[in-house]
Amino acid sequence: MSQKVALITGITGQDGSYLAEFLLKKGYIVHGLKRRSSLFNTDRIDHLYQDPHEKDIKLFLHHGDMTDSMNLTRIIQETQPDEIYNLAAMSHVHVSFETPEYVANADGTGTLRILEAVRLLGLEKKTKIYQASTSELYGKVQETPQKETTPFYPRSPYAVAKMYAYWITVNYREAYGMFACNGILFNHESPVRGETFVTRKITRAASKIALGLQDKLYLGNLDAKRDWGHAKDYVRMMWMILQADEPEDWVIATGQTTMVRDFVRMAFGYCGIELEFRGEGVNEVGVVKACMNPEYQVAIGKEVVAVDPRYFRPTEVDLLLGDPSKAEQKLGWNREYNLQNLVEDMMKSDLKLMTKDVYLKEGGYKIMSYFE
Ligand code: NDP
Ligand code: GDR
Repeated sequence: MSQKVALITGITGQDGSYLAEFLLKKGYIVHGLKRRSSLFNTDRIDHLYQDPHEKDIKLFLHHGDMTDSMNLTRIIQETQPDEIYNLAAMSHVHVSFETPEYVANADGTGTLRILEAVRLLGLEKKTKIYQASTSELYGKVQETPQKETTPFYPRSPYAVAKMYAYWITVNYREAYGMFACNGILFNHESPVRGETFVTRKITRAASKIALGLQDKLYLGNLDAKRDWGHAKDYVRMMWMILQADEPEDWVIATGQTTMVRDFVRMAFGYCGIELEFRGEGVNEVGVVKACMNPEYQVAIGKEVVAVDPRYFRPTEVDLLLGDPSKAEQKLGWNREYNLQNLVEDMMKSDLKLMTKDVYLKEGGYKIMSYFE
């Protein structure tokens, strides 16, 4: 059987990098869409990169952008993919309030560009399409847990753009018989999660505070509840969705929800630092109640978490809790990681990363004193 070919938009992102790794292990030839930037911006996929002068290359990168139809059409024509995973998006909900028009173009119309290119190239019976839909579509709570039939009520320009992408995917499936599916994925995180999403912001800060590199972590809404899973588990499901007998839409979630405040507790807890939260609203603070790990010298009573209203969103999604039973029953969806394992994986990685900064700081001081 000939090797399958996949095209991943958003290959330099969290999910794109895990998915590329997963598909390469499965023997796929993987093409990735990468935006031109003034820096390499390939940190997450550098371990997969092959020098183009080597033989038997399995991973190819193409410059492109979701806002450029001609470029997308040409890449699809040249690569003739069996599967397209459309993961590229401006994916930060808060930032989308600042760049609403761009988000509509990249996240919404960008999806149309992919679908229409496949149709115009006559690939609608060959190429299967995975659309990265999101639990943000549910927005304002209509029912919990949220499942495939729960009505949408998007609460940000990002979610509204993704709602267009969701329905245009359904429409192309129904109108042209394309194997086009939405994975409605709830939040998923990992050690390579973008640094400004709340979990990674917390694990980075908890590591730095424990190591004496940072004083305080400023957050927004500590009451928000999210259904957090591990990205490694979730990219496997993207592939399974395209291997299903029929094209359908699927909720992928853990079925458990946790408050931001409790994620903070768990991250600090990994370092043996127990926190106590005091006060309310913008005056709430997280204070060190106990520090059980002698490696970390954080003073009891020190205020290490505070609220900064700049991180509040104009409209918030208060509660996400998914019901993954359809995917569990029909696709055999199961998870390797629970929330505790996820926090451990992220904290272990960030502590290692930040420890390098400690060495640099100490080494730096030594070099300075040498010259003094
Ligand atoms: P990231 O933000 O980590 O990655 C987004 C990727 O899209 C990056 O490779 C980025 O490139 C690329 N990108 C952004 N804008 C464009 C553009 N205009 N043209 C081409 N590429 C672009 O997101 P995740 O990996 O976390 O998420 C993947 C997808 O899944 C996204 O569509 C997201 O909205 C969706 N999603 C994510 C969930 C999550 O919890 N992680 C949950 C549900 C859905 P660059 O590196 O150059 O910035
Ligand atoms: P989300 O993820 O908006 O759910 O979108 P994010 O981690 O940004 O926020 C989760 C919740 O935490 C609250 N919060 C903060 N968020 C950030 N980023 N920074 C803070 O300082 C902070 N303090 C509190 C937020 O208000 C929110 O309630 C993610 C993205 O990956 C989307 O692309 C994806 O579609 C959804 O998950 C599912």
